[in-house]
Amino acid sequence: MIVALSGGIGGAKLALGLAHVHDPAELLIVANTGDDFTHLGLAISPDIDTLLYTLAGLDNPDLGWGRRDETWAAMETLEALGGETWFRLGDRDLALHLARTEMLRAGHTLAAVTDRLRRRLGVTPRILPASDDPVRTRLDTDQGELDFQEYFVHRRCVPAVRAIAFAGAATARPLPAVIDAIATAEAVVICPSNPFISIDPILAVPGLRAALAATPAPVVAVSPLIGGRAVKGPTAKMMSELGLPVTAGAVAAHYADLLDFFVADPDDAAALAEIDASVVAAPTLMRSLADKQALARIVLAAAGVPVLSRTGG
Ligand code: FO1
Repeated sequence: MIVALSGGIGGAKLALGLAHVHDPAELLIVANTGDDFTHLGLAISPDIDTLLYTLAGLDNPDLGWGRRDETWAAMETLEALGGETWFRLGDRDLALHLARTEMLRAGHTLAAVTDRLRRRLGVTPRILPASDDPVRTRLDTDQGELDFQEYFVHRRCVPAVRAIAFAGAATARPLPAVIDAIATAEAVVICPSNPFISIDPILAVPGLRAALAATPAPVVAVSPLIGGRAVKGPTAKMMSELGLPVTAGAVAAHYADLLDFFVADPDDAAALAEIDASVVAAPTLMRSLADKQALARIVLAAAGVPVLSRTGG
């Protein structure tokens, strides 16, 4: 079993690459839930949904989130009715949120709901939250304390971040299936997601960091920065606001001693000062499916995991 920790768009891209070069039935993706919130009465789990849509081939290539072939009649009508439309919910995407909200209301766990949705969407890799309990990223900024989506979408990441907290993490119970998968994995991959808002909410769940430290499986992280810049999103801006050097080395140091391997772009790899992990220089920008597969092969090769010679279906 390969276990991948993923949040956001970069994580979903590498997850797709992994699903094509390794048996997708032997891939378990631990999804960030720190971005989750209740909006318009609906239970929204953006990073789970980005994984579901990406692995189902339904992702919206232009937006990076939500579904392709989307229509926006509900949003247009809600606007006319004076409802909140800053968080864009397409008509088809709304159906997923309705289904999830109803299943959660009926008492099903987030893990069970996510598993049912991924099966209905024909997604083979398993997708699980680190915990069924709520973990919510909150950012202390120069515009006050903000919930994640208020910061990320409503205020477009403009506020300067002073500190990041994960409400609920301290009492969140880790999913036994996740802890077991990490303990028995052939390899654990930390995807090129924002370490602070996509990976840390996962590591903040009690037991997760310890499981990564204890597993005999190689832990391979992929840098989300290329040449000191984030491919997408506020990673670089956030790092400078947090007083960190905006370098791949700072990302590697953030994961501290959890890593066995750190995959970074050649230029960044060359500049990496001494870090505990073994550095693997490789192109980390993923545009095409071939890019995603190539990076996935490099990640698994670093971990010593055999990959499919032909690319998966
Ligand atoms: N991101 C935006 O920048 N604007 C949006 O209106 C928006 C809507 C949205 C709806 C559903 C969903 O699953 C994700 C959505 N996102 C939107 C992206 C979301 O904020 C991010 O995917 C994560 O929370 C950060 O990776």
